[in-house]
Amino acid sequence: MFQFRFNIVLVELKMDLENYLLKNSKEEEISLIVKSLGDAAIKISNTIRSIKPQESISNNDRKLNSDGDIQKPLDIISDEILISFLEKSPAAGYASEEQEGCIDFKNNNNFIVFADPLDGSSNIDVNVSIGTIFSIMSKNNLPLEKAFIQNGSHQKSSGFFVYGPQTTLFITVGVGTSLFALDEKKGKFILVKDNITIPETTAEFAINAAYRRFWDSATLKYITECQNGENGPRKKNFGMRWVGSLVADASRIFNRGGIFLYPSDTREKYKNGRLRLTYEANPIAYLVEQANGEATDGHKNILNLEVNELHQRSPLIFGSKEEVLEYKKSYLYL
Ligand code: AHM
Ligand code: MG
Repeated sequence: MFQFRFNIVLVELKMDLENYLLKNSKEEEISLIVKSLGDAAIKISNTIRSIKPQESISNNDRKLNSDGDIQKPLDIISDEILISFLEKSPAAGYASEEQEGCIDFKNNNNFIVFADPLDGSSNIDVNVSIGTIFSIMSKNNLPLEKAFIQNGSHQKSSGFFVYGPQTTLFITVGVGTSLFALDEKKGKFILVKDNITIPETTAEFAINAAYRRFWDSATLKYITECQNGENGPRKKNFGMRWVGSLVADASRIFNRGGIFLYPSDTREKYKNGRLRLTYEANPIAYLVEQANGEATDGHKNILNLEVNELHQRSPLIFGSKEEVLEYKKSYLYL
């Protein structure tokens, strides 16, 4: 009996992405789009691995290599790889950090895709984990430009790939958040963990503390109280982690809890936060909510924020429920 049950667990855990989608996704078009994104991510992962360090220039300069070929930065290459796979999928349109406007795939299909093709720009050249973030929404019969400014509550699926020690995928199709890892020999994503739950409490925060002098008083109060540890009002000690790649910081939080904060600050460029709402904050927030966590701009749920333009920035604070609540409280008691 024990042997029998053990085998079932193994079979369950070895489920690949295709079978997971077959079981959990209600829309075949979404399954096909996610499959294309998975294939694109395998190609991006291989490209990152095979590129020579001197070729991985992350700014937008295009240089000629010794053969006269144009060398393109990895974030542009990743965008092109996504487009090449998505245009053959049922996606109706595509918008990304690398494109000013949206791309119309000129079909009558229902679903549109947002992406940050290679998140973690400051880490691209230094062999630290980076990734691809995506979000899938229904077009809802809107003209394409309008469809791309619907708020995050319209998402049908979201996820992110991490190109790190392992290539992994966190995904939701609306029935919990799951973690997959790439089996390189098989070229398939295999389920590692289903129904991920972000622990409700944590003693770990993630923020770029170099910007302390730009924070508002609520953020300053919250972080100072964490830093004061046992001696302060929180009466417990905290640790700090900051990778500088949203995907890597999020991956840690989905695995063991924590709170991530990129608030708005007084720098002109980042007065509405630094991260982009449609292809960074929204997809992460959907995954977080599906994993029993919370995602906020400090006042409202990320998924309820109004979108006025595709590349709009937003503060993003997410992770363990109790800690996000504690952060929101710091705005109330000022
Ligand atoms: P990118 O999409 O251009 O890579 O920018 C987003 C990144 C996030 O991955 C990360 O959390 C943040 O920017 C780091 O910003 P900073 O360098 O200000 O700490
Ligand atoms: Mg990014």
